[in-house]
Amino acid sequence: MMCTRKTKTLVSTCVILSGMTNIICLLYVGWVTNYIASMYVRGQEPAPVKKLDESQGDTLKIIERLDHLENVIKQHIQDAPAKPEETEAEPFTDSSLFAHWGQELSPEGRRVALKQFQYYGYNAYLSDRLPLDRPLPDLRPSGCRNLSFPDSLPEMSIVFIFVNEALSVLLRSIHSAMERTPPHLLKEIILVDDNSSNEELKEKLTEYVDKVNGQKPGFIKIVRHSKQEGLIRSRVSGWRAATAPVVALFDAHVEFNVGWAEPVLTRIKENRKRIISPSFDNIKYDNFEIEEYPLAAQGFDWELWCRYLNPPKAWWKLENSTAPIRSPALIGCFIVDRQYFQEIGLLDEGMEVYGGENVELGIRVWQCGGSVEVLPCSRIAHIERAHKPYTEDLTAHVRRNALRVAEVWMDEFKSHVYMAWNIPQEDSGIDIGDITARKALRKQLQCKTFRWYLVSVYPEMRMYTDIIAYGMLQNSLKTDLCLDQGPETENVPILYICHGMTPQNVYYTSSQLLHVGLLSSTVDDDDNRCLVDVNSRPRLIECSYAKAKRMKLHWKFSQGGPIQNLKSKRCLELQENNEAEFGFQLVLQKCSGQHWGLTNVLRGLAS
Ligand SMILES: *[C@@H]1O[C@H](CO)[C@@H](O)[C@H](O)[C@H]1NC(C)=O
Ligand SMILES: *[C@@H]1O[C@H](CO)[C@@H](O)[C@H](O)[C@H]1NC(C)=O
Ligand SMILES: *[C@@H]1O[C@H](CO)[C@@H](O)[C@H](O)[C@H]1NC(C)=O
Ligand SMILES: [Mn+2]
Repeated sequence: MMCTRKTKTLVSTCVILSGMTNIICLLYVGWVTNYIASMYVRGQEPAPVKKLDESQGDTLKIIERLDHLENVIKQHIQDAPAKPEETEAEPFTDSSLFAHWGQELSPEGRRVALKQFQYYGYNAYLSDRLPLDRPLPDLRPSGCRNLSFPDSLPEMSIVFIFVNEALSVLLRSIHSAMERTPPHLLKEIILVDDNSSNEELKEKLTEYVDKVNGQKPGFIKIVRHSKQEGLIRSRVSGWRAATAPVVALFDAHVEFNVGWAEPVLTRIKENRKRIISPSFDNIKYDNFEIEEYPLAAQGFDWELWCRYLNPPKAWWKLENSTAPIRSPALIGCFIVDRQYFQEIGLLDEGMEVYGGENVELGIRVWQCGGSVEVLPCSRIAHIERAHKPYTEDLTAHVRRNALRVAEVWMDEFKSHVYMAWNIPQEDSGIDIGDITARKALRKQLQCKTFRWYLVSVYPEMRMYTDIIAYGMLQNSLKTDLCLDQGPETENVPILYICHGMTPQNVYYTSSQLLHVGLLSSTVDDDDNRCLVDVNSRPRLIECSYAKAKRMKLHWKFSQGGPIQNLKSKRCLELQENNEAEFGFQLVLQKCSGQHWGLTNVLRGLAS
């Protein structure tokens, strides 16, 4: 699971998405670097900087700068997943692993620790040296200790899914589950090995399981996949093997806190159509310290990456920090009535590898008559890895899975997902597989509309029904340059080589606004920025501020036509300028008849 609290800017996106990029973004806060950093974050190739005309002096300088920065950054992402056998690297003292840990290690110790870190995405070297039964700080709100629960609660199967998890991390997960779940409530533990290649997960794991089962026959079951199925189908395999009336589906790098199970089972016993998530704390990937996270609901942005959300107003009004937090979706680990999970259609097994299934489940449960909640009194600590072992190109899988969700569940709002990923809604060229069975499921369960869901369950999500065109904004005079939000800390839009990443997202609305840059997904985010004519200069200003101040933020635009400010009548145009980085600069001037185009038209944009 990989979840962000708030996506403020491109920089903070890098910081949150993964530990390794954290360094990059903080060290090199410049707009050029942001692009490269963000590309690594998104698992894509660096911008095609070589496409430039190398005869231009300024351009060459930029290429040099980019090449240099790219090298610097590449060094810093040596933490990226590496195959275990190919790491003969020298001890890498500026790896993020050593930022808060390991200063006193010998060079040899460092080398071993780093190698393991590169492989697992967390400090397996340290994990191997920590006790399996280490205590956790009790981070529950104080009222939780006073709650009482029914004597008779349903039994539970706990499923752990993993691929190439460090054995000690997996064993600590199992241990803490057995230690901190009342024995009469834990029927069995199911381990789903999604075709790990890691040797220690074979014999050594089997030995451990045999030892436990010697005391408690059949208590731990292992399901091994003979080919890699990804996280989504792994969860479903675990569910298939489970026999208790309630099933808990977890990653295998967690530690359970005291009293986590009783509140969950109580809520499910009261109503089997509730899907429950515990509250998450973080196990830091470098020093394995527990970091307390604030209480949060679980949602998602329009790319369908999961997001922690502020609990809803109604929850705060209760002034009861032990009360369940109603949640629009799940970040991935959850507990569910075994039978009910089947009735509502398990997970979408047509999804590949990683991502989106948690959002799909949340939307489906709500739209089809169930509910989702997070319990403050049930706490689990979970390792947020510095990087994922599943695949190097996670993003492509998340995007594909997200489009499945959009097509099956989101009705007219599916456009929002396409816009957020900045891909055309028709003929996107992305094969999302067969969705007829999921559509049939929706019909069979007689589920409500996505509009109902947005209004009733996820009012924090912003709607963009007024956007009529989106993509890169290009001028016919120089089509390899695109409008770009420019340096993060400034409000001056620029021209830059087209790469189609977030800083070049442009959205045109039916109310004649031009949004530039990241489109905010929820009300917790910062506002969007709008193109504004400020004293005849193009500027990016927060839309709500510009509106309140009655600034010149409305633009007439038709596909292939000029972009003209309604008030000032000036046009957004390119002007040749040898001083400018790419030979042109962006100006507002008397319209000379230049033409602009936006990549994707949704509807109603004249051309
Ligand atoms: C918990 O219960 C004890 C005794 O029953 C009481 O004194 C205390 O105030 C309660 N604490 C909370 C947080 O409700
Ligand atoms: C993993 O998959 C390969 C084939 O892709 C298979 O030969 C191997 O036995 C599998 N490993 C396990 C542990 O199931
Ligand atoms: C607070 O919430 C808990 C859990 O739902 C409930 O048992 C308790 O009665 C609530 N306390 C108050 C004062 O409403
Ligand atoms: Mn995880």
